[in-house]
Amino acid sequence: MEAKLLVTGDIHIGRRSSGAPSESSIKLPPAKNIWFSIVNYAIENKFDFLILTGDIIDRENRYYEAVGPLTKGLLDLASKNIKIVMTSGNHDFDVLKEIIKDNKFENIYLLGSEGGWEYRTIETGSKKSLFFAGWSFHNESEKEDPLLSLKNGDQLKKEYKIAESTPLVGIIHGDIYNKKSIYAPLDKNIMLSSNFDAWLMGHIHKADIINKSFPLILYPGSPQALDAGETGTHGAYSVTITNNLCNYKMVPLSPVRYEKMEVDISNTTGREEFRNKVTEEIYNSVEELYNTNNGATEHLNHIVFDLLLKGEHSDIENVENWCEKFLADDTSFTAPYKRGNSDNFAENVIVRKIKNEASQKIPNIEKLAEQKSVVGIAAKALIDLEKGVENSIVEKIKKNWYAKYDEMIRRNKVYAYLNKDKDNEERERLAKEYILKELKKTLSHFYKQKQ
Ligand SMILES: [Mn+2]
Repeated sequence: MEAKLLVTGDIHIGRRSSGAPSESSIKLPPAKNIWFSIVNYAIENKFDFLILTGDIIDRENRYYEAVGPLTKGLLDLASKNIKIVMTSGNHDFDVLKEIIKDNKFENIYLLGSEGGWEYRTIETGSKKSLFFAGWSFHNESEKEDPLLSLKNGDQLKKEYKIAESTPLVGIIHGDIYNKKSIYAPLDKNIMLSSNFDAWLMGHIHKADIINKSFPLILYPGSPQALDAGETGTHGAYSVTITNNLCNYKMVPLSPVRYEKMEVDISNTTGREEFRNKVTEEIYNSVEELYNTNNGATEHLNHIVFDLLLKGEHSDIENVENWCEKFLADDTSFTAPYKRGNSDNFAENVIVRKIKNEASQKIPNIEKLAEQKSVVGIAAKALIDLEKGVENSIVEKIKKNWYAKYDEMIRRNKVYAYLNKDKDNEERERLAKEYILKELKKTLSHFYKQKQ
């Protein structure tokens, strides 16, 4: 027997991918679109099961926009005899239960809807049989690890008289990374020793393979990237299970991709050159994405960039103005290249944010440092700070900066709490960063006046 499972979670139907500026002509697609892509993909590729790992519906918009599309998709799948097995997450702990309650189809299973673990064998029309364990949220948070009350696979096999050839699959929404999470903290070791074949999970929006086999432990991630933190390829997972093997593969269905990219602006001068450089780097990156990701970009039509400027520039103050203007004028555009073998040239590219980490270029700084003037002293301080040589001016500024920093932490208890793990090394690093920036600013003012 080989069972085909399409696995997804954290769709957050009701939400829309964020990052398009409100004045932009481009709107990023709503999550209900990806839900219909998943439904179609499951039907076209004849999956036996669709596994939904929770947070299918977003809590904020759970009644207005989400229930209709979800119900329609579920009924379409059920009518094609695809078994839908799901558990609820912290976003849809109440609403999934309500939807299921009213539907009259036999192919939809919400596991754990009565509280605690639910164990059951589910068999497809073609007699493919899997044994499932599922646990669902019943509140917005859950501080205890639900795995503590899970029955081990060996025990379940005896208790439920499961055939030796029937695979055991666990479905749960929770947090395997953080033991103190209030969203069902999950102990990986319990999963590893559970004697299950696979654990399919929800809650984390970035796909992750926690364990490759015996058991497979998988976060499919959000099938559609929803915000700028969710970079890289997103989609659902295709998992095939036989009685001694689990295979998995991402199906990249997301129409949206977020990218973080560094742009070195060292060799640009005026605004036009700056803009050309930024645009060129974006085009190159988009083109590379389409050429190197075999098939991974078939469904992609929106790319959202966060840019990080690097290098040295002779007029850093203006660079910051240009960034603002770039975001105001050119924030969304179409990349002029051909996608694979198709005739589709039109891809929507959005620049969401530009962060400037490029620094002021100071020409002839060594010579300047020989002067006895204020500028000379600043230049010398800058050279020493960069080389790590002790410098009395730097030490004075540092001392002042430390005093202010410590005072800020004393006054702001929240800040102090957040920073309690930050040690002196971090304080030193922040001070150095601040002084470097200020010295460079001072010197760049001097250059501007001279011109
Ligand atoms: Mn969640």
